[in-house]
Amino acid sequence: MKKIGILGGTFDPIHKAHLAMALAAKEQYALDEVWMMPDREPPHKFNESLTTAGDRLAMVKLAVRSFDGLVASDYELRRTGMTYTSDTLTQLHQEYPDVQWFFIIGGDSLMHMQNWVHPEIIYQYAEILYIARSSDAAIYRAHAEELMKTFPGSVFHEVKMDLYPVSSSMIRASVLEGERDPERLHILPEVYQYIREHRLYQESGKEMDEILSQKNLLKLEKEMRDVLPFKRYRHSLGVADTAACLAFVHGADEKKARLAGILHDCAKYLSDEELLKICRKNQIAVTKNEEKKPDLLHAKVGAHLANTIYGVTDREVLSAIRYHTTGRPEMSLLEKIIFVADYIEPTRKDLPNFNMIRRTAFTDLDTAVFMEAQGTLEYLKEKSAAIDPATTETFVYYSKKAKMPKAKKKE
Ligand code: DGI
Ligand code: FE
Ligand code: FE
Repeated sequence: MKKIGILGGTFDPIHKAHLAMALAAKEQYALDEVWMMPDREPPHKFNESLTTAGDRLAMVKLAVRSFDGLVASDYELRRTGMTYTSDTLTQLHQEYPDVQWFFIIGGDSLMHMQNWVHPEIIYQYAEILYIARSSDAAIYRAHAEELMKTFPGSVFHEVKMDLYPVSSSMIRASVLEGERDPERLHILPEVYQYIREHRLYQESGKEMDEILSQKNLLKLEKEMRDVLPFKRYRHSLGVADTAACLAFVHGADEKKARLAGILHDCAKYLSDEELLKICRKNQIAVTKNEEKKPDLLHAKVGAHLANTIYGVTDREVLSAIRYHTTGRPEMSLLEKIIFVADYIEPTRKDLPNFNMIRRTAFTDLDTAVFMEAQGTLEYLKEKSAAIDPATTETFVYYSKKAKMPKAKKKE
């Protein structure tokens, strides 16, 4: 008799812990195959925006390709009506009378199994393989023995495995935050490739294309012309174009750079009271220093308005606007580009080390960030203005990254 294990799950997306479970069960119980079986949208999850069944199955197919004996199964997806495990196993038993079935579950599922629909039918048609890491094994074993007493004829086996500290929801959140390393996401590179190509777990591609379309960028430029004084409007265009050029040179997305540039000072001409009021209303944290110098808030509030009024949902763009005044340690490429473009754009009046920073920006962005932070600190000291801790942190962090010990004071 052929021995086949079933590992059900949403697989949104399939990750290395799923694969490790399947492989551990297969090896420890000499299974011929393990069928990875994506389930249909479970009723309790109807609220979550679930990836389509087609995408989830496609990722499972990609993932199992490199493992002998692992099979992507669309058995549950093809079925109509409710998909209870008891129904699935009943049908499988009828369709494949010469297969011995095993049903693979995590240890935490084992603890709830008595509440499933018709567990006795599940036990009738399959032996249960539950995954247990050594620290929890005793609890699970006791529960399994309990179940074997309650359901005569049921069979439970323990699969030894160290659990991966990973879940699909963690992966979705990390992808949304911009994590691009399949290793750190605990998924196979081919699955990551699929996620990228199909823009899963990201802002919808269509939405993004619309926001970054030439038409929309020009429309936003017009809106800035209406809300900003002419010089500030002209400055914003200068930042947008400079940022786009820096993006060309340093390999960032030039449309996102333009978008962030156009909008970065959209809150610049709100009064101190208005800035503080918007922060209070929207639970935007205001630091002590920002209370004293509310103009600094035009960056945070600018990001807020970009999101709520101008429809920007892209996190990279929003955070480039958010940090454009003070910078911060470990800035993203786009953050650095906007931070520097704001300083060097062609209509900006002369600033310390201007030409050198302008030249450096196109060859060595980190050093340009350092020189700008240094220039800003000098300017603030001259004016005896309160220095925001973020500005100092940016200076300290990028002084270590900069390719030269110190910028010259005057050119
Ligand atoms: O909005 P922009 O004028 O284009 O440029 P920006 O967003 O860099 O803002 C520049 C202003 O912010 C300028 O007046 C200096 C001020 N500033 C920058 N960093 C600090 C700061 N002010 C204080 N008090 N502390 C800082 O660390
Ligand atoms: Fe600004
Ligand atoms: Fe600016």
